[in-house]
Amino acid sequence: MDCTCDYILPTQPNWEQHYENCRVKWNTRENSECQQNNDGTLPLRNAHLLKLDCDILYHMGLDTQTHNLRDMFGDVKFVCVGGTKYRMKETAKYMAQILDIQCDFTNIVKQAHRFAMYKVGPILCLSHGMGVPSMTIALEELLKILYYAKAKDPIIFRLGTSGGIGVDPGTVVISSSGLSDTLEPCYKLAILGRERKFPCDFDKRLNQELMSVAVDEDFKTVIGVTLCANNFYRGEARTDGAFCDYSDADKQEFLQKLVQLGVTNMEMESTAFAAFTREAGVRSALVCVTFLDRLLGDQVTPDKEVLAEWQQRPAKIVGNYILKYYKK
Ligand code: R2B
Repeated sequence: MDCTCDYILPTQPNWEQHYENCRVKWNTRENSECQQNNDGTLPLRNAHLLKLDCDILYHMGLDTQTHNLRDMFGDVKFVCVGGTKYRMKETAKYMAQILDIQCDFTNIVKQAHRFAMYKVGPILCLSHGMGVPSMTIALEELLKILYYAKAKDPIIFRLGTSGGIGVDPGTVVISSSGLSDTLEPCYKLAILGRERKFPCDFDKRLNQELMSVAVDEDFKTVIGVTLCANNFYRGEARTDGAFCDYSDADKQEFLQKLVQLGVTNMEMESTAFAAFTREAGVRSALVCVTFLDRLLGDQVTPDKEVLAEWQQRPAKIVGNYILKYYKK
């Protein structure tokens, strides 16, 4: 059984030996074939696509007939996704600066109006909006782009914002797994009227590598479980939304339950992001900064300058990591 890990950093003592999408790992799982081609390109995961003369990636304003996706994206190695168009443009600028890559920061998907996508050499930065439905539209079309482009061993990072639980605001959380809004360790999706559940653990080895580059930063980074809420207010146990029929004590009881489950932050995309990248056999990590400690309050109160600096933190960790890859 051959290992297919293309190690980004050399193995340290106590690190996992393999990435989760390595053939060695896939072959130990029940009912699961390896999701990688031998050359690191993504295999076709939906045979229906073969019936299409032209696949229209509607929300990206791209298609397989008028765009040569292989020419456009064939060299992509790292993808950074995140909620807002602004933040993803800033991320693209940051990557261009640290890697010294010339870029005109053209929004490749501008005419589709939904998302923003910037390509900085082998790094793609894509916004995905808020919440699972918006994020999974962007992610599925991104995965198809990577498939059509024959990109090799791509790694996708979600750089996000979140509410922390029991950590100081500004702390960065690297997610060990997602947790559903009903506190189940899976992503739930109704398909043809039936609820299906998908595993949503993140890659331990990739997290260990990210953590090893995060320790050099002047802010704190921790690894923990991420709650994936389906609503920013009541879905995240806030009492400051337009509606609220539970007490402060009910809210605290729920938050303490999250603490017991190892939850360190909450956002609105984690379970689906973990599940879809895992199903595609693509390595991924979720790196989110926290804007507040939800055990202490609901409202995001820091100044916008402070929030702007905090928002750059996930990109700093991922940027360090990418730099190490290219210096190798
Ligand atoms: C974090 O920030 C957004 C809400 O403000 C949401 O997408 C999330 O998960």
